Amino acid sequence: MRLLWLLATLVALTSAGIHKDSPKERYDNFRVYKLTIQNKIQLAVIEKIGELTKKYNIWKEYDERSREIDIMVSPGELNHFQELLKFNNISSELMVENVQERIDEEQVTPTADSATFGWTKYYELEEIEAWLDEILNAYPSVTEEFIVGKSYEGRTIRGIKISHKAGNPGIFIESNIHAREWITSASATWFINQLLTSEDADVRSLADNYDWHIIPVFNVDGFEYSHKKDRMWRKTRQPHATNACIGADANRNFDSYWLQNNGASSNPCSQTFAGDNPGSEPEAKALVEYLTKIQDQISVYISFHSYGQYLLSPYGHTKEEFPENYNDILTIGKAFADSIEALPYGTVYQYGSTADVLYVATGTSVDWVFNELGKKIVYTIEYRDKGRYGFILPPVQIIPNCEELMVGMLALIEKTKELGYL
Ligand code: 0X9
Ligand code: ZN
Repeated sequence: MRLLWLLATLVALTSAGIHKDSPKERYDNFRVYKLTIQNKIQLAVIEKIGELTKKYNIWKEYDERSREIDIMVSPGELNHFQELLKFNNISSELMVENVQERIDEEQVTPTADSATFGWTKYYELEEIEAWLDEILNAYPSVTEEFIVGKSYEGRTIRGIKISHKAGNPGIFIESNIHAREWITSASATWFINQLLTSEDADVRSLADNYDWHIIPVFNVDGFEYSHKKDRMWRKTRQPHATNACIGADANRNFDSYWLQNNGASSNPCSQTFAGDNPGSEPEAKALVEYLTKIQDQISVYISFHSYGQYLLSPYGHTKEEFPENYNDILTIGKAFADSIEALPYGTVYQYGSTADVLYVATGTSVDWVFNELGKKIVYTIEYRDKGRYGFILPPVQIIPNCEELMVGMLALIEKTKELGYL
């Protein structure tokens, strides 16, 4: 028995510790299924297998409203998985037949974009930072760099402040806290560019009348890792003292209902591992300190995520209670969603509290800003799509997604102002 345990530990150690010069993780014939859950037992079974990190990877946590959960399955596990679905009477829909094919397609680069930053492909951290430097150089009178702090691996977490005049209310955007959600930093950089270059009157007024504090890539270590080693990486990169699994979910590591109500996991191998304690991840700790310092300059806080097409608001920790200004939060959410749906793409966004329209999530950055800093207007945007491509949103959809962001943001800010928050 002891020998068996030792062997199991060894296997776990060698498979989880991806060495520096190890090749990129491949996802040949990995499939993604959307499952419909009918009872607690079915959910428990799926959540349990979801923690077997080499065989499964939960792409989208269980959504109580739709009763759906998206899960990636490795080819070697497929037969077992199908038996398990049958045995537990769980219905499924195949969303992605071969994840590696999607990843390969994502990498196909139009030649026109190789010289300039153009939002027709996804860029690596180095390229995003070089672009940020160019922008800071090109617009020195209205832009300014800010530094949130250092990541576990020692990278600098950078942001850009865009301010056209003194005394503007501030809007803070945090993006790519989850490494594999590449559309978020693509959207953040596009948005920065619009604020600086657009000649549209509405966008100009957004740029002129608010101070924008934007972090295009917050989880820098994870993002780099998602490009260089594992496209499906979500968490931070800090190793765990007693477990071979690496990283925590930075969006479960904030000190607001931390690890409560099943809104996060205490298992270091889970995709929603909360960390050993609030602020155990240097990135989350740095953001808390930075936001605490500049809190007086911020009126609205927005966190960019993918996927699922939602505009989420507090609370994340319970659906039994709602914030006292929930009506306003919904009115603003409706303005956001309606304006996006009115575009020719017809994309539908759902809006409402995280715990009500999605699932219970605790220790998130936005809930911390809402509950601890007392900011009344905070949202999480979950971008395209509904699971057809999931995290691997094709580059041709970057600009359409960004167009939706802009009309949504214009409507959101306008309504927020109309209701007296700005
Ligand atoms: O689970 C999350 O952290 C977010 N979804 S994702 O699929 N991108 O991982 C949702 C976070 C919801 N936000 C709040 N609870 N405020
Ligand atoms: Zn996310």
